[in-house]
Amino acid sequence: MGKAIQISIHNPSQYICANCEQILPDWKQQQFLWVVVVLQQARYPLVEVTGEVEREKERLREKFMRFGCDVAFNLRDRSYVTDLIDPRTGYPLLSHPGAVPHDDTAVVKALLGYPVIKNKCSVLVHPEWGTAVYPSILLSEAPPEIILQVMNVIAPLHGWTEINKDAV
Ligand code: B12
Repeated sequence: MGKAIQISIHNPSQYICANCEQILPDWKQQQFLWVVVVLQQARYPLVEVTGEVEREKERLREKFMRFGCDVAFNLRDRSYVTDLIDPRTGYPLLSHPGAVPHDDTAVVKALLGYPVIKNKCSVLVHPEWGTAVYPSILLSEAPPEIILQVMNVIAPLHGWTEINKDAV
């Protein structure tokens, strides 16, 4: 429980293409953008507002930030524009925030077709993990095979085994 990770690389959803300037103002020049969906299994369902759920969200946010920043800076060092969305706010970490926060659950719903339940917020339901899923998003103009190559080098440093190629 709370250990599994699922990563997949996608073309951006129509909504993001249509509203890129609103959500990622610094990306308007970019010809291409790949969306990396990083789903971590949580130790408990992320539905209620409890100290336990808040601590678990913080734990998973930190794991994503550590992994995501390593991948992002590696790709940026190769001159590929890359950024990650702060799961706590919906705003990009390494570029200017837009007028609209990036809705991670709406994006995962659009790209993976997983259902979302609406309470005071919109909560993703993973086919195996249910609502014990922590969604997070990395964006890059690097081609998927380069993103995968870099993630395969960095994932083991974060305790995650090799990422299988059918993530693309
Ligand atoms: C802001 C926010 C809140 C706000 C409310 C947001 C709301 N009204 O929906 C508050 C603080 C109330 C909240 C509460 C909770 N939240 Co909340 N929240 C977020 C946050 C940071 C942003 C969501 C957002 O901006 N939604 C946009 C909504 C508000 O706008 P909208 O007008 O309805 O729709 C527009 C957007 O969708 C926009 N859009 C933007 N990008 C895209 C992309 C696509 C493809 C599309 C179609 C549309 C779109 O277009 C629409 C029209 O303009 C997300 C993380 C993230 N980065 O997404 C976490 C997040 C959704 N919350 C989460 C959780 C767990 C909760 C709680 C259920 C529990 C908790 N302990 O936090 C509680 C609710 C408890 C309860 N009892 O009800 C988790 C869900 C985990 C999961 N399994 O999916 C997330 C993913 C954070 C995380 N990573 O853990 N949350």
